[in-house]
Amino acid sequence: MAEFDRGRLIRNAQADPESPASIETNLLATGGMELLVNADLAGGVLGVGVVDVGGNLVEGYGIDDSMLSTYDDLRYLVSWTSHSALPLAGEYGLRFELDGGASLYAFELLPIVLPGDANEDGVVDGSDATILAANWLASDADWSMGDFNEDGIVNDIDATLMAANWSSAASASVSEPAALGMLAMGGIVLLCRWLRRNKKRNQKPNKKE
Ligand SMILES: [Ca+2]
Ligand SMILES: [Ca+2]
Repeated sequence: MAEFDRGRLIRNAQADPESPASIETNLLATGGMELLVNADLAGGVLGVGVVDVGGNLVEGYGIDDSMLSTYDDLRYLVSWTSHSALPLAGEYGLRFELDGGASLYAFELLPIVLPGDANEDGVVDGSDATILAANWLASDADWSMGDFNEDGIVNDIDATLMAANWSSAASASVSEPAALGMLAMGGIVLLCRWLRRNKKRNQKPNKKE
């Protein structure tokens, strides 16, 4: 029986409460992707493994290595003990194992968004630096404003994250001459220093005579 709910598709659950349910997808392009699942754990367990063409679990992507972290009110982000996402180039299947009353409704592969990619267009470049600069030292900030470590403030921590991914694309192999990349990173550091100085000057309290 299919259940339709907000963002939910078909419910996969254990047919027999005594034994775990196992569901496997067809082969998917997993390079540069992260995995989100729409699931209701209900005190149970959802494990996710990655299998190769032959149906064997890929080392490091075993069901017991998988972990779920809350992504939003409906979804969990899946990671593995030594892998934060599915950067495996090629085609792999996903194996889901449900136990203890957990249900799986849908899964989704999303391109990995690099820290620094404020506008989420897959590349960290000048347009992201402009966004970061425009929101410099903003509080109550989010990713789209340049808060890449999600501590709510846009500052030099975020600028450093941006610099580390400068001009790199999330999935494609875009190469940039190293010298140009270094130049751009130097530019960001200078920009941040300037912004910091400028902000301090503006914030300096007026001394009473
Ligand atoms: Ca971008
Ligand atoms: Ca931050």
